[in-house]
Amino acid sequence: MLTPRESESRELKDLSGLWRFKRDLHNEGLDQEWFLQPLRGDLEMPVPASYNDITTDNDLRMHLGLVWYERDVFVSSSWAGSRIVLRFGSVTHQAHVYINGRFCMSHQGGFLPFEAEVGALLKPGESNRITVAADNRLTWQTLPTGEIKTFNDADHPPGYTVQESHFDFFNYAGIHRAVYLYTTPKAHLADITTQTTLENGEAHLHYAALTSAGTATVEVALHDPNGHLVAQGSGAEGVLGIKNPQLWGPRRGILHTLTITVKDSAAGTADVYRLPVGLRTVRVTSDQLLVNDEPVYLQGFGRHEDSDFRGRGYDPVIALKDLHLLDWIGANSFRTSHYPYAEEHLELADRHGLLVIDEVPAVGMHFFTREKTIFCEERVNAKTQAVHIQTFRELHARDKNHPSVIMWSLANEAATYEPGARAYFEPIIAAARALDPYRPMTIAHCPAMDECTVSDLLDVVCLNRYYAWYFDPGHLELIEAQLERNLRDWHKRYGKPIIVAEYGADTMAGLHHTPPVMFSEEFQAEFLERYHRVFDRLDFVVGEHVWNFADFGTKDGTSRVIGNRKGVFTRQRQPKMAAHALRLRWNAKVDASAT
Ligand code: BDP
Repeated sequence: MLTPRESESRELKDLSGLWRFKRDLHNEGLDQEWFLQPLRGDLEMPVPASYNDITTDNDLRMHLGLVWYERDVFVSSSWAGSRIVLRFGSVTHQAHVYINGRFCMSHQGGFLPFEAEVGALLKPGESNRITVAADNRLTWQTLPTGEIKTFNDADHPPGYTVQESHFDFFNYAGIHRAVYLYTTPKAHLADITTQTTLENGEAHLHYAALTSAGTATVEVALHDPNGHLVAQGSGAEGVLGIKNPQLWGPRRGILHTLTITVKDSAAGTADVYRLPVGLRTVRVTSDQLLVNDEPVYLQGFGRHEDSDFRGRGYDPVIALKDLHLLDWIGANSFRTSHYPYAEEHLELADRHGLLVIDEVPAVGMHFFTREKTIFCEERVNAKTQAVHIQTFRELHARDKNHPSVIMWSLANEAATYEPGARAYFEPIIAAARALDPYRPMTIAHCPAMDECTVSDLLDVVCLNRYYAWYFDPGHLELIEAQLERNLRDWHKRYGKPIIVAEYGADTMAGLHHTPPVMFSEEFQAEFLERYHRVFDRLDFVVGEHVWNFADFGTKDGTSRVIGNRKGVFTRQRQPKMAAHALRLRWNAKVDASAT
């Protein structure tokens, strides 16, 4: 799926701003067809943003079910002859869209884009009403998974219902990403897939374009970052050879531009689309991660799309601040834990040479107790599996051309030790490999090694580790021996490179204590340092991702003090003590690899 871009043949209209908003208290708006009339009520809501933290109303913050957004939009009469598309970057978690009271499209899944041609519904030259119903409910057949629990006891009011989820982030909801109306000529580029190979110092850019009309012709031209033409070709598929290529790599966001022109001579139109392209390859050996055949070591974070007030809504201010902090601290990578992030984050990563592990929103498939089973008919079942495959398909369609995306993570902390996990994941991994045979596949998880049912199916072992936090809380002195033995065992068993995809300690900024105790800044700093000593001893560890980049919102719980505090930065993006230590460590590594 193409990212919407302006060009000489494409116009883009950004529908960000304040939309009318209404909470659907009894989840009856779909049945009562609220979309037929303008929304009643006087609330307004910023788009993009989560609606949860905008007002002072806790009932809205905790609302379960449908909310409604609406706005009017004028479309220029000059758009009358064009193909017009309405595109949402994401709506959490299910959306139903109406234009001028008529059904336009529905989409399931809160972290990926969806779009539809709307020429038949929109009236160019007039005001049009766009209505969106957004539903935040999660079940065992959605990603993330969750369950709706209704109490029937003396302690709760009749019908008292809550969303239960087995993941550790707040279930923010709303229109989280940009909404666009855009035009293309009728004969247009529908999709493009690119892939780089390297041979004897020459890069080959393989491309395959999909056009809307069989009769249209395709021309492609590749320009280097200085705007010099380095290769060109024609035809819907082909290979462009580039001599002495300027390669994309870690902290080297060198981008070429592939200009694709789709000509329809009968109609006399030409659709032009420009795709940023990074020339690079990725592969793994038994103990290395190689970009352009050179070993790389990932240093960075698991992150969240999360900030004060905005919740999970994309905001370029936060995105840029985070980018600068990643640069300051010497990070070269991050994981989109635990769901696909806004495309803008990947575009920034492309431009700045950040390596991304791109994660499917398969999280919540774990009870952290053995009393109940996740992978079974009444919970995560064949239907969930089909949704999982479809979600990967959509993720791949969106992100396949980003050079920054070097690996797919198909889940986080699923109960991969359960016997049913292998039968669940095997077809998902196979489907993902069929779509993308080029990128390594992983799952970030934490099973006991002897019980793991999936690691042999994957390319990289990503482990989440919490010695001295969830295990032997406070015992910093145990970290090194426990971690080293565990990582050595995993490598011996699977012969695959290992990334420690999470390790971290909740830390209240400003809380100091020596000797170090849990929740103090000293504890976090020493905790990380002890993990690092182990990583530095093990050649097969190819990455360290601290949990987490910044403190983030999560559901209330007895171990959470207004959010998860494992951030190295506060939620307001100020450094804790550990950030300074990481900065020294990671920048020294960057300097060493530059010499
Ligand atoms: C891991 C999860 C992550 C949590 C983290 C924690 O993958 O989502 O936020 O633990 O407890 O198990 O901080």
